[in-house]
Amino acid sequence: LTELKGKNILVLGAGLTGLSCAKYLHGLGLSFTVNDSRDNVIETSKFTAQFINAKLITGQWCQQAISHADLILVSPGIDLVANGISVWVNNDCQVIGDVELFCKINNARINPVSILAVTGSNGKSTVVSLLAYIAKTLGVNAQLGGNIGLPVLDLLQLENATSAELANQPEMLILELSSFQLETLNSMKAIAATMLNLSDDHLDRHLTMDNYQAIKQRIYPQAEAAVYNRDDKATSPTSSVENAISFGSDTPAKGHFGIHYINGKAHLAFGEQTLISLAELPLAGMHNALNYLAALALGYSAGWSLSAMSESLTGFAGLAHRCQRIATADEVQWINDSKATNVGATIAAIKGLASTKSTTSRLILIAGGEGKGADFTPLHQVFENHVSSLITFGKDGNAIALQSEKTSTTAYEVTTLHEAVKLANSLVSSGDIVLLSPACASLDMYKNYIARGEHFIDLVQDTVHTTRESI
Ligand code: UMA
Ligand code: ADP
Repeated sequence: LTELKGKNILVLGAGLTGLSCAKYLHGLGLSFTVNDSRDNVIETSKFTAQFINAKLITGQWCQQAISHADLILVSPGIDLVANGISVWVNNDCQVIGDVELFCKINNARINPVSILAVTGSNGKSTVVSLLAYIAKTLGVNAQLGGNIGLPVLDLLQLENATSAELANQPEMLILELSSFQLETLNSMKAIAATMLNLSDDHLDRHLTMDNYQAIKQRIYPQAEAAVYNRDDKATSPTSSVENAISFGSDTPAKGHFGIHYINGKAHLAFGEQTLISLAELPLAGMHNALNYLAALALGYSAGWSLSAMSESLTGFAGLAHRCQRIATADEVQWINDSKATNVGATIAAIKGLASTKSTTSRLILIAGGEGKGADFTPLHQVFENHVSSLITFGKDGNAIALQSEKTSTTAYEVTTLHEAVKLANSLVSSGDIVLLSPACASLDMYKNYIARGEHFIDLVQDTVHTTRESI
């Protein structure tokens, strides 16, 4: 806190993160500037009424404010280099994100809040939500935060908080961290941290997979336990760590998490200990088995009981827009996986569904959108093995359709999701599955993946005239 006093503080971005930084700084009685390059992102009169010691500059990046700043709190979605503003930052200026500021403040406290941290290309929201669910059933006062949509500074009580507020402070934070947030993170001391997996994503910003991996690895260095995925080498800690615990789809060694097969049936396991059968658990597919194991490993590192955690897993129904069955009509299942915004997620969904469907039923995939510079070639093999018909739409739909060449998959290109749903409905027969799993972000056509998923749900309801049946 003393580090902040008397400094020229600049907050870049007036979205969720920027406003939470503003609230925090305001609560400390500090003055600061907020700069957002877009117009009309926020109502000026509201801002000035709420933050009396702050200045708001919108509509363009302000060279003067940037070059005079001693501390820049940059929002995760803002790429200083791509915006051409990194050259304005002076050499003595510290550029950090909200999570780094949070960790610095937390570390300096007498009773810092404990942290469980999760990153990875896919499965972050599922694993943190599962952990929060487990914590609740175990009676642990834990709070979710980070990339899932709750900026971390909103979770930190101020030094001048009342004793009632301080008593309400959660004993544990379960943080979802994106590569954008990890890019500026150095000070996090988590009880346990995991990188769930690594597959092509955000390369329009991080440029190479090596760079993307190095950024994701920043989650490990000061963690008491580094929880990594044995099935995905890129997640194995590249720095020295105090204690490494792995999870994977094979039989686990002592002290690690994995799968036991008993009479051909898969069970979650810890070393020699069998925990629970996958058949009893609501989230299907090997990728979700790995999500369960990662959550168990993190909870175990926090000292939670393995048997109590395993029992609680059956009650977690999963999150919307992730392989969510939204309708069944004439024995055709319609699945909304709008959150599959990269190739890895779509492959996991296709493989997961292929393992549960009967051999005679066909899979019809709807994909496309903003590809974020991704390499779509890994889709070729899953198209060949599991997808009967492919319907593409959106900006990079054509690049996805190219992956069906020289496969037995029949490809159709359309312009809208509406046309895609109508076409899928004309292709299906009893027992088939229609899966929206775009392998792309939605931003070329929608506000976000939620808007895309909700549109799909509406279109499916209109098209198949059935009631929604969520799982
Ligand atoms: N802005 C500019 N110029 C730019 C880009 C953005 O001025 O070139 C401004 C926008 O006008 C806007 C503000 O910056 O006012 C938005 O900042 P932001 O994009 O960092 O978004 P926030 O609202 O602060 O939300 C961020 C995360 N967003 C991103 O990383 C893009 C949220 O993750 C996160 O929930 C939130 O902080 C709280 O921690 C969203 C996300 O899409 C869900 N994450 C990506 C993902 O999951 O793939 C990484
Ligand atoms: P994130 O928060 O990392 O984006 P989500 O839990 O929201 O992850 O899931 C995003 C997408 O990835 C969904 O389509 C989901 O079905 C898929 N998915 C979930 N877990 C995994 C995993 N472990 N590996 C690959 N794909 C996954």
